[in-house]
Amino acid sequence: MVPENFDAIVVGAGFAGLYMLHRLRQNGLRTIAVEAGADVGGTWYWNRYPGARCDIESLQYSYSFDERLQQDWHWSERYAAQPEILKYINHVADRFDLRRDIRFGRRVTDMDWSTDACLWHLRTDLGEKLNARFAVMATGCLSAARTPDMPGLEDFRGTAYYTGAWPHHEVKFTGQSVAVIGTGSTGIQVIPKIAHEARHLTVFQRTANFTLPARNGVLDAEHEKTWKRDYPAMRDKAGKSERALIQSAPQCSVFDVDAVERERVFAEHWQRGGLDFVRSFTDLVADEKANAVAADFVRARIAEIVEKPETAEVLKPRGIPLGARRICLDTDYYATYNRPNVTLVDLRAEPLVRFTATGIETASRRHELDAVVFATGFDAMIGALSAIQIKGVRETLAEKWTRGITNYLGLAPAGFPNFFTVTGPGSPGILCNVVVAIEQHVEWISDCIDYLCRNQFRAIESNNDAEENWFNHANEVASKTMFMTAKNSWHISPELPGRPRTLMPYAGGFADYTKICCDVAAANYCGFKLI
Ligand code: N01
Repeated sequence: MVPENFDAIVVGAGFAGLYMLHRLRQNGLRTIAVEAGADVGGTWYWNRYPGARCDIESLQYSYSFDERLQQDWHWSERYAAQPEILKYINHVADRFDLRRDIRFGRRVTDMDWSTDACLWHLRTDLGEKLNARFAVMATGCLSAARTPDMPGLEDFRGTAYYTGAWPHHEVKFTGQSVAVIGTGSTGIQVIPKIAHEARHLTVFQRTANFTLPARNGVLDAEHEKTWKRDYPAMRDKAGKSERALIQSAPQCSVFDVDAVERERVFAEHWQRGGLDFVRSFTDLVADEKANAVAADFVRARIAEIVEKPETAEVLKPRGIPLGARRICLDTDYYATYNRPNVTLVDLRAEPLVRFTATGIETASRRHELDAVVFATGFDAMIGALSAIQIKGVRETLAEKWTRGITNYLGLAPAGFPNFFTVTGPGSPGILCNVVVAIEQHVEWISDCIDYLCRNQFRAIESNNDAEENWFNHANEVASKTMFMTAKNSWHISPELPGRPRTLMPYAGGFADYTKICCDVAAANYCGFKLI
């Protein structure tokens, strides 16, 4: 096939890829996006399992770059469900006429940098050859699904479903005996839905997670009006916050009040629903003892809701602070275990031995099953990038990252000129309201490319020293947070020989991160070689 030439290629057409394409086109660059799915949406295209819903409020989990768009769009619920988010993303693609520059239904398999030509050469699984001066990876942090290698799975004659690649046709579990494996954010959303439909549901839990009530509902019209009256100011405030999110402001330490008042404040936040619970007091995230008080409150609610004490015990998270792993939001999760058709299996006490033709065998019994739903998470942050053979100046990105997952500002790995990652490792994106983080990354990248073009630079590449300093700074910041206390969390890098495990996202807060990125740009891209 004859290679096609572009100024820039964006890989992915989810929230990040669409806005990147829009910005680069606005700057006059001949740009295309390449997308594996048959349509736009990324995460929200693939994750169409029952109960899929965002846990950031709709009015904040949306683009801010176009005032008319944010005024025109109406969200129906406090937390939008997957179909509504996908509809919104489709609306954006149409409104800004993006589809004409998106190649759907093909994956970039490999790409390599030619220093002489100053070009990225990309190939897709359809055999296309695409050349571009700039490559932007908008491949998502949670897009490479992890499917555990379970003994005997190939023998299972029932149906296996994967939440991250849910069928496009309607799936009916009526009359079936179904298993869900995994109790992270995804499992916690899908479990109550399947419980309502299946004859029997067995949940296989390895680690109990903290989940808080979402209290979803119809979006309050007054609330929407208040937001829309001053949307730009609200967005500005969110952009200057730690999580790119407007949240309630706690007033005092948990130890400043007596037990009665403490209980009242916790109960009020629990009743209001959402992630603001961790902001009931100033010190829940920073202080271990304060955190333990909040965790006790949640465990007490589990004991209150779940009727069988032995089931409640298994569901109570232990040995990990509240918030060290991503907190989940749910609708009726704990109450689901009061249903007569739901069984909880504690895999720590009763390990899974193998799949058989008709179900799952654990150390103590057999579970006969018609279907299994894997909600087993993702090869987070690096999985989608490592799946592509990306060869920079000397080596592939996967080879580079065997020595540590380094990426200057979370945007540009050294040894990979004119190559950018949106919400890549080293960026705070996934610890924040990710849509706001995506907008910041996209704008920084497009401004950088514009700067290069206006000043007749051919290429930009981050320096090894700057990248190493960013990595060390990120590790130092992470060591002061509770994230590293979670031994097993998708935020933490995989085991690498001779390297300590590190927190992959940047935990220094969105506002500070944004300021650092602005300072780097203002100093003519310090930490980068401009060629
Ligand atoms: O994935 P996870 P997720 N045998 O990695 C278990 C975002 N998100 O898809 O904890 C048995 O959290 C694993 O057990 P353990 C959000 O950022 C957002 O649920 O490793 N079990 C765990 O229980 C979220 O954090 C939204 O011991 C196995 C589960 O599978 C992120 O996506 C909705 C196993 C995986 O949990 C990821 O969430 C959904 C095995 N071999 C997702 N392997 C919203 O906006 C894994 N597990 C609401």
